[in-house]
This record gives sequence, structure tokens and C-alpha cells, in this order.
Amino acid sequence: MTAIDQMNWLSEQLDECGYVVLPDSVDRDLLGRLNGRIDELFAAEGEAAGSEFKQEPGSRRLANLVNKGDVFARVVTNARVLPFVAHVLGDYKLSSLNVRSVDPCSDVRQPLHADMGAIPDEQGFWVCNVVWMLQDITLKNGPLRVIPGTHLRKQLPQDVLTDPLADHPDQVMVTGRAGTIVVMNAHLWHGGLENQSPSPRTALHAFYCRRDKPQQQYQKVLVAEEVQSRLTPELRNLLALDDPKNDRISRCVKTTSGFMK
Ligand SMILES: O=C(O)CCC(=O)C(=O)O
Repeated sequence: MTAIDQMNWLSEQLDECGYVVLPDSVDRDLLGRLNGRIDELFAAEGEAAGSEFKQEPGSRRLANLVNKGDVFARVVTNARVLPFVAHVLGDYKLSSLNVRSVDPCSDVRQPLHADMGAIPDEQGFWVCNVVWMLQDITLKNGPLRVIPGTHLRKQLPQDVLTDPLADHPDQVMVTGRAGTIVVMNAHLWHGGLENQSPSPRTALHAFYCRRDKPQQQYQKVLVAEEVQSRLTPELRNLLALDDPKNDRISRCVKTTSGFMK
């Protein structure tokens, strides 16, 4: 199969199922650097970790990661991933970059949700999340649960399911080895499951939105000026740092999650 045929085939899966799994997409060196930096940040931030966004029972989170290490620029600009993001969103920008690490032996599961409680509008899809598996994700340690095709329903699970936490007849568990990337149309109903293993289960979430929508985390204020001054033009554009329309729509928005208060 040529590279173009493969891209078309994967894009069709993304259109139909709402997600696509890309194994072996992160080299060992980058994985090691990401895991190392994330460990340092959890140690440094302690109880405050994730507080720029939301804190989640049963998991530790980190937020605003473009601000917290040059290594994260390699995540948000990943050349394998961005064509799929553009396929979903058209003209896009970064909305946020976070880590979610499910505690060992945690029986907390996320309800099925769409990120930011987003429903496609008259222009179509406007949220796309990219999950980077930083460790092997298995059926035991908290796979990502998805309901294929639900990105097309224009409904939120909490509005139509009696219990978004309950098992769903169409659910699929997404697992993969460390270095697997999942590109997900974030209107898809999804959620992380319980971690029944003795180790944390950690993933990065590079979250993008359509260019005309507010960012989940307003990068211009959250990313320190000193960090901004070192960013390439490509990154400045991706973060919408020089975009007056983004300033207008993102400045005053209250950060929203698909399910966390
Ligand atoms: O970590 C995961 O597998 C999914 C997380 C998620 O959907 C979320 O935090 O909104």
C-alpha cells in the first residue's frame, strides 16, 4: 500500500468510526524524554498538579504543558498526526496539552462524554483529541472506551443514556503499546476506564479545536512570555498567539471539560 493509500484508508476509518489507532508512532528516545519530564513535573507540582485545568478523582493530571518543557513542542507539532487533525477540523489550532495518569488500583471510571461537551455545529466537527500512550495501555490498566460512530449523532451521552458510566453494547476498548497514538474525533463518546493494575497508567492528550472556536486553555495567557519568545512561527500559529480573533473568543471563556465540574 502506498503512503497515500494508507492515509486515505486511515482517514476513512476516522470518518466512519470516529478514531484511528497509529501504532509505533513515537520513538524510544522521545518516549523516554516525555516520561522523564512528566515524572519531574508531578514531583514538582505535588497537590497542585492539574489545577490550571481540572483535578480528577482517581487520576493525577498535568495541564498547560507547552509552558513546561521544550520537549512538548514535539508532541503538538507531530507530523504524522497533524494531517488527521486537519482532516477532522479543517483549519485548526491547539486547544490544550495535558497529561492524565490514572492511579494504580483505581476503581474510578470516566463517564462516556464528548470533550468540552461539544456537539458538531453547522460547519461540522470542531474538536479533535490525540491520545499519546506513554506506557502500554491494556484491558487491565484503564483502556480508552469508545462507542464507534457516535461522533455522527449530534447528541451527548449524558442526554440520551440512562447511565453514561455503565457498559455500553457497542463499546470498543482501545489498547496499544507505549508509543501508540490515537487520533479521535472528540465528539465521539468516549472515556477512560478503571486501572486494575499496580502501576499508574499515563497518557498525553493533545487537544485541538477548529480555528473559529475558543481554546480550552488560552495559550497566550497560560504560556509564559519568556517561553513564547522562543517559539517558532509554526508554533506561534498553532497556539494562535498572534490571532486577535482568538484573543476575543478565548480570553474570557471558562475552561470546560466534557464531564468534570
Ligand atoms: O485517558 C483517556 O484514556 C481518556 C481521557 C479522557 O477522555 C478525558 O480526560 O477527557
